[in-house]
Amino acid sequence: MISELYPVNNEIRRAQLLDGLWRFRFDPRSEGKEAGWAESGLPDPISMPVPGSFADLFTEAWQRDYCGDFWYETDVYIQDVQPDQQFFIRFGSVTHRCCVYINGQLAGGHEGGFLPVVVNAGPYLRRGRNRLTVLANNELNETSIPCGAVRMKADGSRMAQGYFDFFNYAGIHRSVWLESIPAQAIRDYSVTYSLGDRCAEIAYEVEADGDGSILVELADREGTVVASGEGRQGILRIADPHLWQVRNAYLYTFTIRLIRSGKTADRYDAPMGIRTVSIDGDRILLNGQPVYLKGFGKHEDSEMLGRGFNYAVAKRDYECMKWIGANCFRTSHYPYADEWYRMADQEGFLIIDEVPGVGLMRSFANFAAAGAGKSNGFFGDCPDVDLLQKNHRAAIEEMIRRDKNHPSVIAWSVINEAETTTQAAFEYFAPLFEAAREMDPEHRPVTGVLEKTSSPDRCRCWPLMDFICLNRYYGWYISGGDLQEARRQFEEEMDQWAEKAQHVPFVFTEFGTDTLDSLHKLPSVMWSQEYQQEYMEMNFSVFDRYPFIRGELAWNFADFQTGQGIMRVNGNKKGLFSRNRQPKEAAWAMKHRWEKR
Ligand code: BDP
Repeated sequence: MISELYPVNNEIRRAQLLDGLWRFRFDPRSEGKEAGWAESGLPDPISMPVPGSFADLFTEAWQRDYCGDFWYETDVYIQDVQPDQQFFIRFGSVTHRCCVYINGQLAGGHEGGFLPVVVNAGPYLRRGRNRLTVLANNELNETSIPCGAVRMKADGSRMAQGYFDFFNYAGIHRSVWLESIPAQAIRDYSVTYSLGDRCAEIAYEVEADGDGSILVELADREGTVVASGEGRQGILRIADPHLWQVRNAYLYTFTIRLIRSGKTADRYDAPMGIRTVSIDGDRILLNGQPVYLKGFGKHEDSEMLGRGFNYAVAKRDYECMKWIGANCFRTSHYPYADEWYRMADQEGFLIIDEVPGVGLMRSFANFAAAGAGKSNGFFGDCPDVDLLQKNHRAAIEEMIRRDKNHPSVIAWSVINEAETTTQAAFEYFAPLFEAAREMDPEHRPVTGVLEKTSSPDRCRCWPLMDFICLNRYYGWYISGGDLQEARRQFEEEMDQWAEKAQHVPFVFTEFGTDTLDSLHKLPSVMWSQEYQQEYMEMNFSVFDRYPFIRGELAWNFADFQTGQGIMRVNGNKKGLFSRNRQPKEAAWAMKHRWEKR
């Protein structure tokens, strides 16, 4: 059985990072498999850093835009193999799909580029040197998420056409670990919380192999054990709990021990934040208290690294978000590296965790059509809706399994700007919302993000949502340059929602303007710093008119790379920070507002 717990080191478990400079090769004719590259080694490889995207490291356009198969390879050394030990290799993600070979043998694989790939490596590893090979592919289609297409060019090469507004970065984007754990091990755990008067109950459930017994302990920050229990399921009760609060995180340590023949056979320690999340009428509650979400939709995106995870970039992002007074972000448009959530747990940030349910609308520039309210359809003529739904469901399942124990995660988002106005869309989404609700032991709110055509009179899917997320660009894609008219149209729509969806919280998950940090103009024009600020102020004044609006996540935290086109000046410039994480002028206005809110 595969263990998907985040790798840890302790007296029993060993987790070794395999990050570094790997060998790499493009395979435009998909010949490597036939030619036996996994068995014989990559011919004429070049070097490639892991983790990272390959695109922005090259100087030639064909390499940056490469679409198709590509290979990574490295050596893994094993000192000793004990009979009661098992090995896993865990990739935080490989975009968008991969096969993993160890010493030439196929050990596993994965569809989907934003969640872990874990392979049971034990049967293929031997003492000494081992060859680890990854065959990856970054093509897009309409049966896996995110959706897109591949265009064949006259020279026979392929070009990815995402139905989304971010560069189709690919590679081994997150850390790779070699884990060694006992043959009989702790596999997973989950917790749910309930709060009483100066007390908390933590219901836990542990999955472990064999018939050993389970002991659990909860220790406070000082290391003092405040509760303990025995058995695979149980309830821990603590008095005067330190709650995990927004931007004031308190983390306990939850220790699980698997006991066999009187000895600790396995052990897993994890941070735990005690908090509840619920919806009450049109309010979002954290620990029973209303919370207003302030922050951003983000991307995993930075210079050179592309979508590769890097602690320094993440640290800077959290510092910028703290500076501006944010408390929340959405992992638009895919689950991020585990480390983002671990940092949010520590910093007290709230996360709306999103699957790559993006591009479910047929257009090569769906963001522009969507922002302007022009729907392009999708489910009516999608080539294989069942397969798409199966992949979508698998991503939801994997995301919830991976992220369910993070106190920072307050909701699951299963779509961004999909087609939601037809019966076919409803039939596609209803079971997915249902599944997300069932899969999460904590039953956190489930939501989805709606674009302009998902209007109050046309959207069929909003009743599936515990709170409704809206992306609206009044003053940009609609009535751009005329904020007065934009406000009128915006309020007209919000008045309709107010009538339609009474007693449901609303969160704005996108609003923003492309803004060049070099452009100033008085009076303002679109793209100028002044316009971004005036646009934000107009949006804020509309939000403040409707009490059921419970959050504002601006688009985007920082400028980010997209594909090329007449709508984008080397990327999307809607950041409140530049791509190298310096504030634009409107960031000061947000800071002013959010520090008081
Ligand atoms: C929305 C999309 C987002 C885009 C944004 C934009 O959800 O991915 O980047 O619009 O146009 O449609 O900036």
